[in-house]
Formats: sequence, C-alpha cells, structure tokens
Amino acid sequence: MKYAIALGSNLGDSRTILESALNRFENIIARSSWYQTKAVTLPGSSSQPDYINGAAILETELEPLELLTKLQQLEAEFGRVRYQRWDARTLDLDILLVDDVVFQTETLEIPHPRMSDRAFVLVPLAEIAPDWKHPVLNCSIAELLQTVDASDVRKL
Ligand code: PH2
Ligand code: MG
Ligand code: MG
Repeated sequence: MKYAIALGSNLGDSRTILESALNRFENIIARSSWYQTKAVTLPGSSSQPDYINGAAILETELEPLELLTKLQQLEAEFGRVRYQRWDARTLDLDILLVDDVVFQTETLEIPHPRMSDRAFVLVPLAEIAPDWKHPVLNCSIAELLQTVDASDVRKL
C-alpha cells in the first residue's frame, strides 16, 4: 500500500528530529522539501513557535492501524509528550492518505479529516504528489491547494 504521511515539529531541534525520523523508514518513495509554517492553534490558546512541516510517500504492507502504532512509537521515541490537543510537539507524524482508501475508526480516520484546509499539509504534499486524488472530495492535491491561503508557508 502507498501512504502519504505528514511530518511536523515545533519543539527542540526540529530539523534534526524530522530528518532522523524520516531515516527510520526503509521504504520512502518520495519526500518533500521542509517548510517553515506559522503554528495553527486552537482559538484562545497562547502562541507557539513556528513549525517545520514536510510530507513523504511510503510503500509498506503494514495495515493503517499497524502503521499508526509505528508512527506513535517513533513520536514517543523522539520525545513527544501528549498534554493537550494541538500543543507544541517535538514530532508529529500523521497518516494523510492510503491509496484510494476511506477508513474510519475511533482512533484513525483516512483521509486525514483536516488535511484539505491545511496549507502546511497541502504545500509539501503537492510538491511530491500533486495528482493524488482525495477519495472523498474527488479532486487532486494540486486542486485542493488552490483553495487555501498558503502565505504562511515558506520553503526552507
Ligand atoms: N499541527 C497541528 C496544529 N497546528 N500548525 C502548523 N503550522 N503545522 C502543524 O503541523 C500543525 C499546526 C496539529 O497536529
Ligand atoms: Mg497533526
Ligand atoms: Mg498527529
């Protein structure tokens, strides 16, 4: 199966953390540049450092929930501590897309439910997979990118 993964970090030595995390996957087909992005936070919460974000395409026989477990292990290994939703973090690894699969459980939703309005996800993903069709919205990543404001996303 082919997976699109989002990577993000806004705590610690983000660039090194992200590179080291990527190096732990054997089967990367493509990886994007890194982007500096303004943190999107919950309304009313205090400001956070900018993120570094990127995206990668992986080929693996792992099922979605198996890959999720592996991603969460990597997040923990790189010092991720979960306090509150959308808190600053050393490493965030999110599954965005899996082939043309639509998958919904308590713990995992594919496609990622918020990917279509997040420039910090769509800009890196469009760099490596512009023609990948979102199986629910039925349009390509390049088309989705045209619907968001990407002015807070800067290529490093
Ligand atoms: N991730 C979040 C919340 N806000 N903002 C940016 N710029 N980049 C992220 O990866 C990000 C965010 C929750 O996962
Ligand atoms: Mg995330
Ligand atoms: Mg996450």
